Parts: sequence; structure tokens; C-alpha cells
Amino acid sequence: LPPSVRAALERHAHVFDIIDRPRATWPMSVETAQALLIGSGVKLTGDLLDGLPGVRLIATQSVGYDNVDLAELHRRGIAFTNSRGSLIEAVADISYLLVIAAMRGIARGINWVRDGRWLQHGDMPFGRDLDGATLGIVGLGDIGSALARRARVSGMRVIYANRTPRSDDAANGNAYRTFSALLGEADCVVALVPLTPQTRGMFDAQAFAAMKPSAVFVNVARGAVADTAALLHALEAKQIAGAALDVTDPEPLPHDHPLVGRDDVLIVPHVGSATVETRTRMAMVAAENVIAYLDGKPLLTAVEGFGRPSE
Ligand code: 8YV
Repeated sequence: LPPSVRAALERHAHVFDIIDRPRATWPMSVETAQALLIGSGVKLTGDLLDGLPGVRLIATQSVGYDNVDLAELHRRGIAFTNSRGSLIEAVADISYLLVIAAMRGIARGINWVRDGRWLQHGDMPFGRDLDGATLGIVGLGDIGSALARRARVSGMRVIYANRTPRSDDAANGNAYRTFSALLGEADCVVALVPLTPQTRGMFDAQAFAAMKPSAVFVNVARGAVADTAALLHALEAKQIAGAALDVTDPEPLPHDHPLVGRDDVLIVPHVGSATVETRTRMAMVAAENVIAYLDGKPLLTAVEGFGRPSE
């Protein structure tokens, strides 16, 4: 936790760190803990909660919560909040960066300089214009809308696939498509869906085969919404022209993984929200939820269906 956030929490509560510490070394008093603050790297299972019988609220300093066993929380009547709203612009910036990088072949450019191909061969193969190209966003929520705004500045046309079309299309200029229509039409496909049983592996061999061979794939959602082996195959078979990934499956991705170092893949290590300002804000939203809970006040950002039992 950033020191300012920890200090805010300590004004209201006793704070214990249990992360990465074996259960046997947790302080006895942790059994009386009323709230648990986590990040998306913590696998939250019933087993973990068994050691924290007093916890009535869990606050995650993340938007995604595929790491949390919601059924277990529901069964135990535990309230649950995320940090939505606190990272939209930072993640949209990284998404935009990866869209540009994928379309312009920036991974190849970095390798071209580093391994001497610039000296040896001169120009590298050309990339593609964003201006006039079609951006396909799969999962158009707050982050996707912020990415769409940025993409339009570069002259891109924006189409999107959601479970249901949005009512603000006319105002924003985004056009709804089915998932399969989007795959066949977009020059750049961006994954922005949460990881759920329905979205796990939705970018599979069939999805990549449906994309244009000139199109690129960007993932800023969760690595597991794409089938990693299918992505690698699609790149090797030149079914798609490239990829740029902020998230991978697995994470961390080993440095000798076949996706690493390729000319047609740029990978950054899950840094979408990783700025000083945004990470502090995300932690503060989680802390403010904890404080609201302890003070008996309404939670700020309860996940739907997981408010205080009284709400
Ligand atoms: C962070 C994220 O990596 O919010 C999310 O869902 O994936 C990222 O912002 C992480 O969650 C920090 O805990």
C-alpha cells in the first residue's frame, strides 16, 4: 500500500500485512480482522477465508476480480468492493499505445535496431495507418470508451461488440457489431472484456482465423480471454499480422516463452494501471471502502450483488 493510503487506514483501524506470509506466522489477532484489502494477484479462496473468520468486507484495489471466488463470498455473506473508476484513463493510455505499436510494428522496430538489421538491411517493413482504419473493441465499457475517444483523434473508425448494444452509440459514434462480424471487419481487435467463464478463451483458433491477415490483436483485459497456443499459431501461420499484449497467460510470462522476442509481438508486463497516481487512487478507493464499512457508512463501489447485507 502507498504510505499515504496506509496512514489513512491506520487512522481508523489496526492494519496487518498477511500477504506472502505463511498462515502460521499470521498474528493471532488477525482472526478478529473485520476487513481484508487485496489486489488482483491474490487468489481469494474459501481456504484463505477460513483463517479470517471475522472478515465481513473484502476490498480489492483492482477493477478485475476473476481471482475472487464470488460464490464463496456469497455463501459467507461477505460484502465486496472493487476500485472501478480509478484507472480508466491510465489503462486507456496503455491500450492506445498498444494499438499504435501493433499497427506500426514497433516490436519489429525495436528488434531491428537492437540486432543490427537497421545497419544491415536499412528500412524495416512498413506498418499500417491508424487514420482510416477500423478499431474493433470487444467489451466497450468505461476503458473502451476512453480508448475510442483517443482512437478517433487518430482518425480511426470504432466498432464494438458487447453482450448488448449501448444506447450512447449515436452520441459517441461507435457502431455495434456481433463478435464474429467485428472480427472480420476490424484492422485492430482490442480485448477489454472481464475474465468470466463465458469469456475465458473467447479469442480461440476460430476467432483468430476469422480476423483479416492484415489485422492485429491487442489484449489489455486478462491473458486467459485469449488461448495463448492459438494466438501463437495464428501469428506463426500469418493468419494475423501481429499482437500487442499488456496481459498474458500465464503471468508472469517466462522470458523464454515463444511469444517473447518475436518481431510481430510487443509485450509489456501488465502495466495498464501502473502509474504512481493511478495505483495510489486505486488503493485509496479500496481503503475508503474499508473505512466506510468500519464506520457503518454505505460502500463507495460495491460489486453488484455484494453490498453491505443491509444495502
Ligand atoms: C492491476 C488490473 O494490475 O485493476 C485490474 O483489474 O488488472 C490492474 O489494474 C491490478 O489489479 C492491481 O491490483
